[in-house]
Amino acid sequence: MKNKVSTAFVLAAALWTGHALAQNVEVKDAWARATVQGQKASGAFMTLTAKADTTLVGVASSVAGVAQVHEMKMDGNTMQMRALPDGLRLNAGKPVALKPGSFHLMLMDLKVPLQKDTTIPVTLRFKDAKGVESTLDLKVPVSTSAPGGEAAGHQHGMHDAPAKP
Ligand SMILES: [Cu+2]
Repeated sequence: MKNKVSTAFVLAAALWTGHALAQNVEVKDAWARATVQGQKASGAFMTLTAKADTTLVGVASSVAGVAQVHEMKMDGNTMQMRALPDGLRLNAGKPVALKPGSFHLMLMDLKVPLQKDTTIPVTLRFKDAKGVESTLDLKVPVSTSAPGGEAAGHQHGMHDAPAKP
């Protein structure tokens, strides 16, 4: 019994850290925001630390028809978000936080609701300083708030509000 548990743990750890190390980018505190019935978009968040300079150039998930690397910032008095045309630069050794209100992974055209306490597959695509692309597969836990309990509910509307006439 004890053995079985530790094997499972090692496998899980390998999925998270082993894979990430091989890819040169460490992923921490990943989560995706749970959706309510009928909601077609959500965001995924995490902290990325690259061991060598690289750029997050793309994201994909089998649960989303469209996935993009977004940033959110104030434009006058309104919070705007947009896809980063050149991707998100990760400088060696400098953690970059993707979090509500800032950089995030935008999951749109959702094919299934994102249910709390499940995980979704997310693939990150990086391009290094030499232009070589690599991908990193993650299983991102779905939650209603960031790990550690940080309340971020006020951002919710940014992601699920449909374009209103
Ligand atoms: Cu967005």
